[in-house]
Amino acid sequence: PENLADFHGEMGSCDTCHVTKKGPTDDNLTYENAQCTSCHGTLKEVAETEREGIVSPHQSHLIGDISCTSCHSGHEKSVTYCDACHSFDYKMPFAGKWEREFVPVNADKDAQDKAIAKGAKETTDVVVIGSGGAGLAAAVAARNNGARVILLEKEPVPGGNTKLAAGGMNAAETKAQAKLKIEDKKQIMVDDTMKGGRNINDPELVKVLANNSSGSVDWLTALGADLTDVGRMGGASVNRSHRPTGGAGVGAHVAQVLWDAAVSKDTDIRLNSRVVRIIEDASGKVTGVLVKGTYTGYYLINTDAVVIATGGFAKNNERVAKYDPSLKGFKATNHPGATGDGLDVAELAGAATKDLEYVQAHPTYSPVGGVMVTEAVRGNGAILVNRDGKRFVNEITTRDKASAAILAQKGESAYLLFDDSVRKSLSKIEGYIHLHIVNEGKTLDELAKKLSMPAPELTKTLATYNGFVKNGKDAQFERPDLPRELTTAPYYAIEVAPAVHHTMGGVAIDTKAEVKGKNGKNIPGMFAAGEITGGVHGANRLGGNAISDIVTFGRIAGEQAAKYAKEN
Ligand code: FAD
Ligand code: MEZ
Repeated sequence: PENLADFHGEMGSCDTCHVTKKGPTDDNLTYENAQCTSCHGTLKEVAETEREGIVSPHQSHLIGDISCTSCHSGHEKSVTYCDACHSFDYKMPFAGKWEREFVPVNADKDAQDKAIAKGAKETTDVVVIGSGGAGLAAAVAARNNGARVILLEKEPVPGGNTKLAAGGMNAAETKAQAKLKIEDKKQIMVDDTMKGGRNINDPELVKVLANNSSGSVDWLTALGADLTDVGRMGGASVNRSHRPTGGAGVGAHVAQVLWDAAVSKDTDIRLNSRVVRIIEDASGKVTGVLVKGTYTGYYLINTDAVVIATGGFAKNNERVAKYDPSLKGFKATNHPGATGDGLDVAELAGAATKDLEYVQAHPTYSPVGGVMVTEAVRGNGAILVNRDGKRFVNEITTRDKASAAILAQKGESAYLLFDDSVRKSLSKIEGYIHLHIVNEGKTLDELAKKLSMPAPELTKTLATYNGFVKNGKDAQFERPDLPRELTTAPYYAIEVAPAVHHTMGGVAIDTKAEVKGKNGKNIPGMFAAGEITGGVHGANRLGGNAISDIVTFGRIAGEQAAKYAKEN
């Protein structure tokens, strides 16, 4: 047999997998996936049968119930979805190579026009586009405000970039900070954010971000989130980055909590469902969306309001390089769906955009593992050294400066160096060890040898740095926080280089998450939140501010969309 369908065909007929001879009846492939698990078990059950220590796609860090069909296909070659970021040495039966061609949203205009002419299949109050944190928060908020909600996600797995977020969620004047006796003020968060964004941020949006940040932590906590560990991120004056106890990744946790809330509120969630057009009436008011279901094809949904929460475009290097040619050919930290087609949909529907030229590189991406190494590792005490074993930058400066400093080193990469006390302070590090991207030395000499680095220079660098920590002052690079001496063996190093991480620009919104049109007027019924929007982060986003942004503006967008739908 050539593929899975042939293989299963030998055991039965089409009804081994499908409920009708015509094939799938919904884009979640609900029936088909139930057939897979009835014989093979759930993802978790499959993972339990695998050898310990291997890196397996079944031991997923993704959110929701990951469908078998996210990777396994019947009538074409299967692909390991995780290969979009990692490169596993994992043999899947009937597999092909991970490949993804970007198809513009208006590629198929005739078929789209025909589907629109056919009329709507269904009607709802609010359509949310995108199942990342902004979309899920909007869906939950809209459901809380009595709206019928359909949430559409183009990928086979939910959670967007949100599920990958690692270091934390920024918030000021929170209960967790008070408990840890961290003195912070919303105004300081505003000032840090404006300074980090080179003061081109929309100050009104920044005020909304900071003033609602602790409320957003409380809102998530009420839904079941644990955001009690608080650490430092680059460009922040104080520790305000909230994450789960022990330092687990913030994004998978927050996305899972929001996903569970959306599911428990009976949100109609459809995966493999790409929105290709927003429909408006002659007056410019939103009336619907055109969806391309991967399996069911084009169909129209009538809706009063739409929330665009489609994230950024960092994974689309062609688009990134158009705005910032210096990033041409760079790898990206993002999930495969971060291509910016939501931006195309919004622009085609008349949305104004701003700040698209500002694209951020994250300084510490592991080219070997294909993963971003969280800033929290530096926040908890790691330093950066070059191939000569020397420090070269304030490790927790803003990302633009840290990335530029790394690119100026020999080999255009550097090593993130830490000791066992940093490892113990942040459970996220265990994931990097699991992925085999961490070099380990029982002594500094052993580590230096593994890295082909001069051991005496590395020893001197660490001794000097530990002296700075003891004295509370970094006389070399003025690093403002000096969390701990690095003296506890074993020592660890990860090779890191910058990768495209965040797109600051996007659709222009006001403080109620209403989308501004190119004609200067808000587009009735159109709302947007999260990385698809521009203005909150200015020219450079601070670490930890995106999760804060998506929860706060996602909530506002959902509430406002539900209110609008009720009134119209
Ligand atoms: P996303 O979470 O990306 O969700 C958008 C969704 O929309 C995607 O699932 C996408 O597939 C879908 N979509 C796109 N187009 C369409 C369409 N046409 N139709 C249907 N669906 C569509 N920020 C922090 O504050 N703290 C952190 O610790 C942090 N760590 C990060 C680590 C990594 C590795 C990455 C990549 C980012 C990190 N960020 C962090 C940034 C942050 O995660 C993102 O900016 C944020 O999660 C974006 O949320 P969102 O909901 O706007 O978009
Ligand atoms: O905000 C981010 O992008 C972030 C904190 C990433 C990280 O390093 O963890």
